Amino acid sequence: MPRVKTPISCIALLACCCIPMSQVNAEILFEDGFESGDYTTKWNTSAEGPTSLIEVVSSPVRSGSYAVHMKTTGANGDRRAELVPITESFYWEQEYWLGFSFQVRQYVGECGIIVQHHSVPHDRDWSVGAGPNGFTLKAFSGGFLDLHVSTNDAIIHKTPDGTGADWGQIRVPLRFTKHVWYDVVCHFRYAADSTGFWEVWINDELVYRDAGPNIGVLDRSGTNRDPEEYLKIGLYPSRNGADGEVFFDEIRIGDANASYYDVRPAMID
Ligand SMILES: [Ca+2]
Repeated sequence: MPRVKTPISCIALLACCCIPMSQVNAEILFEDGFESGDYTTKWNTSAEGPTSLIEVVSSPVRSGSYAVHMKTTGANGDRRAELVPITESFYWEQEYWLGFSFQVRQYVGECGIIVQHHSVPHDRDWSVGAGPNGFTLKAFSGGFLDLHVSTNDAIIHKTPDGTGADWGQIRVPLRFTKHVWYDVVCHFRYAADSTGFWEVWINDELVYRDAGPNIGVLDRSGTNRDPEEYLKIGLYPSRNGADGEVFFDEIRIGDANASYYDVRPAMID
């Protein structure tokens, strides 16, 4: 099945006509703008390191009165400060909308990861490497923002033989500025066949579009993975610890009946 890959240089011009209007009967599966002041009611914490920090703050915020703040300090060996929604995963062969806002205050060292759709090994056997993630967003020194997606046809049915969660993936080079909020909307359907697709907007500009297989089906043991990805927001800078500081706000997940403006940050209060 031929792939459809739209050059980034062209797709910005299409963005205004590619944003669908809101539909009736949209279901928002998950949302948190941190306005309760407590992230623990909707998120599981994944933190490693003696001073890895996750906290609700009143500044900066994208909308409302609160946002969530993550910070790691490399000199202390901090290697992870992440949140995972308690209730929601992205199941393969289902369509989702995801919106979130992020702001980077300190460049993220080493791996640079700030958002993932993390893959799951067969039978949730975490002694087996899960293989490449469906989606990874990295914020590096110098303002380099890298999007990695599993849309490389060559890895869809191949046992992962690389070491990283972005092994064999398509890299989409983008840019960001520190201390600035960015609004991200993702529309996607994970599938190993032609029914898969991706659309990613940042600040209402379409920065990536793909149609076709977009998930590696095998874990590192060569066994079919569990058919889901789970969302992580926050810092995963390094196995050994590295600096990073980031804020998130306005996270929403919608089902197939949702649309752009149901999940776009700062559109609902
Ligand atoms: Ca908020």
